[in-house]
Amino acid sequence: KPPLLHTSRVSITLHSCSRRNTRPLTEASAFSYQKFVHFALDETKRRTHLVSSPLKDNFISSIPMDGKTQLQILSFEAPKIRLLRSLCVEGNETMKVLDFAAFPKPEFDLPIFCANFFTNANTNIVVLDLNPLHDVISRRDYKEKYYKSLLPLGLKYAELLPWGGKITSESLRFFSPIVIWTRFSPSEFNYEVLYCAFKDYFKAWLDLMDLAGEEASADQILHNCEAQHRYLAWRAEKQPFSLTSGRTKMIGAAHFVQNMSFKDPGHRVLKKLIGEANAKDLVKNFLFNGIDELGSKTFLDYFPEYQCEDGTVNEKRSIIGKSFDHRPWDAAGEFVGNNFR
Ligand code: BLA
Repeated sequence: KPPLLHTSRVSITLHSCSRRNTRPLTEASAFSYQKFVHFALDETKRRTHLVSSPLKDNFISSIPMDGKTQLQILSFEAPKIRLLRSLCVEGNETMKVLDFAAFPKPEFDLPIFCANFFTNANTNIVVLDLNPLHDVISRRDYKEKYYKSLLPLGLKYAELLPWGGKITSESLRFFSPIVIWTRFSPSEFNYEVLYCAFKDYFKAWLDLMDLAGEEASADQILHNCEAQHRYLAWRAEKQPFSLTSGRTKMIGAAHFVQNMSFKDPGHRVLKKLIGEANAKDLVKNFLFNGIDELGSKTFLDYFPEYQCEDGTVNEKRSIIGKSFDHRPWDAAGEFVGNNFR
């Protein structure tokens, strides 16, 4: 049994989610990620001076794929935020994607806000986290600094949004002790819980941003730069939207989740919407913007274990394999790995 379930210690106040409504959504189109994005932008504007970033102007912001599906991109910056960006794919009854992230300026060692939601007719795949900029397992000071006070928040959702099962082992180093990694079937209740979690996590990130002080040393700023660059390199190469895989296998919707290699879904979605070259450009220069500016190391410099004999990057998502059947952190935020009790 996973150890992180002592939620009785924390009062669960899910306001609008308090009445359990497991009624399935008959019309998936009734539900939209737009309200998540609106909430985040409104809340950020209340706290800081958010200005639209010219970055997005280099990309087509809304393209109808089949007359219905829309791809919407937004980007902003603020005094402590290098890039706050959102990509939302919606309109089609069966598939929706939200990829929302906030990257701090390198003068701040703030975590990276990460909301990565994928929805189809049968399932929702969710990663919601304040991804640590520095390693929370080896850097105890960093963990204490940002996550100690947030552990109750993680516990609040650990029961409602339970651990989603085995994941790419390499991903764990980019996750915090309060990460929400979950899968659930579409229902009004589940979407409401997810919306509550998103609001709580984003407000928590803004609280950290409010408090963050600028680094004093040039060395520390450089260190933050490299950590963010490594994170961008990982996501741009190994996330669903990355495009090194050339496979275009057609798989029936029912087998979509089980049978697809990790990189296929995003590849197909973006390629279908805007074509391969634009899709590559969007991943590198918009979603994970900073790769060319924050550092000069390559993916293989950071992750040499992915190097093939011929020098190319191994297309496998994981070298170590999938792991962590249960939540690998206990209620006190200690890393327990696969040794859950
Ligand atoms: C699954 N997405 C996942 C998984 C993770 C993430 C951890 C579980 C499977 C695995 O570990 O390989 C997300 N991984 C992340 C994030 C980080 C990370 C956010 O390392 C950040 C550091 N997802 C999308 C888009 C699609 C999508 C655009 O963002 C498709 C259009 C689909 N994600 C998707 C699907 C799965 C998935 C279908 C299940 C596939 C599987 O179980 O292997």
